[in-house]
Amino acid sequence: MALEGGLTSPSICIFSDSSTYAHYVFNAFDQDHSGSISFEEFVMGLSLLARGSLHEKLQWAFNLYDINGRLGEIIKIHLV
Ligand SMILES: [Ca+2]
Repeated sequence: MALEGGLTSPSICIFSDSSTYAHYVFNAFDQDHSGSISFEEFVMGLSLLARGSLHEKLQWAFNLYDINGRLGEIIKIHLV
């Protein structure tokens, strides 16, 4: 569904549900999928985002939406 201004509904949905986005960010930091973010995971995540290479930052951003066990792909349902 196209919205005014040319944006499509998936691009809006990415930012409209902050709890879903927070869940994705949490999982990106929780590298061992333990259900909690250790101090080491937190520091490593922040360090990568602040001082990582472009490739590392892009990989982190990709992993943000590569849910369901890190399949190595992003499917449409992950973005809506
Ligand atoms: Ca963890």
